[in-house]
Amino acid sequence: MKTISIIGAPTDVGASVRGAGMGPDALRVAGLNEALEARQLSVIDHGNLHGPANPWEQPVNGLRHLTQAIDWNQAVYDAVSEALLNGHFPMMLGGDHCLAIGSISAVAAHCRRAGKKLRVLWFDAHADSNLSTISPTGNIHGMPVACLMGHGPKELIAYSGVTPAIQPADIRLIGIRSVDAGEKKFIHDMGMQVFDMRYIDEYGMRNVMSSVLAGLDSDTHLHVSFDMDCLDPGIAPGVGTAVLGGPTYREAQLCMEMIADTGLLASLDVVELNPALDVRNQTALLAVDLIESLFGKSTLVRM
Ligand code: Z70
Ligand code: MN
Ligand code: MN
Ligand code: MN
Repeated sequence: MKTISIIGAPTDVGASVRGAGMGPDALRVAGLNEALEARQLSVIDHGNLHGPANPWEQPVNGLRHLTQAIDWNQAVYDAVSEALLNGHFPMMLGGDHCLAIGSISAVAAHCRRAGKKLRVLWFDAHADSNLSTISPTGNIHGMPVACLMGHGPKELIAYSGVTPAIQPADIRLIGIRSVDAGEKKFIHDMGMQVFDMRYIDEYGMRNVMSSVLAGLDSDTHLHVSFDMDCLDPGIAPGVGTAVLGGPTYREAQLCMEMIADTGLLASLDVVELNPALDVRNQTALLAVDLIESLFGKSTLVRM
């Protein structure tokens, strides 16, 4: 039986809208653990990690709360590494998306140890590919993709000792619709594959998912980093930076089901849920619904 290690990382130090730190408990209140157990999964909830408070300061040299982000990511890196070492499936509950630096650095190190290929699916309205020199905000949750690719402050990019943590060919960005000019250049320079909303509109979610899941085999570790602001704000209002025009409920379900069908999902981040902006916890409930599908719950009747 697969064992899920739930790791709460309750902080919003990477954001400038407060509230994502309440994400882990809102997901628990929405019934996450029980939903996983109902999928015949064994669940170990490690509770919430501890880290520095949000000092609520202005950016320094283009980075807001760098020391706090470093500490939180170290805690996430350690907890995710331990879960993987124990053969468990780490499920990191954010918290803001800067925490994916620690989470995915740990997953990448595990893949190197185990001789596995890595594929990261990054669901987001944003490209999260900013650098301190080009970021319009200094918010580190806008920078994790660049950090994972080796572009960022040295303490944030070298948790495993190997830099860059991942290669451009390891990641697919999906659902993107808010990209800064500097990010666009960085993405092109790095040669990352991006499936933005225009692409999803033109080719359809089924084709998008076929593309992002292409080339996987039994030696692939599939990691999903799911920013809740990927989803259309009509169904997911509980996020700090809502952007109109995201995937619908049905499109999101299809994503999850096609990932489940691969049988290769081995780690997950659920980030940017902001209960302070949610309506009766509906965005957390939606997250749990989608996670169920990610673990194989299906409405499929056909044999
Ligand atoms: C903008 C920035 C952002 C959320 C990432 C937005 C960043 N590109 N916002 N995730 N929620 O400030 O870098
Ligand atoms: Mn994000
Ligand atoms: Mn986002
Ligand atoms: Mn479902």
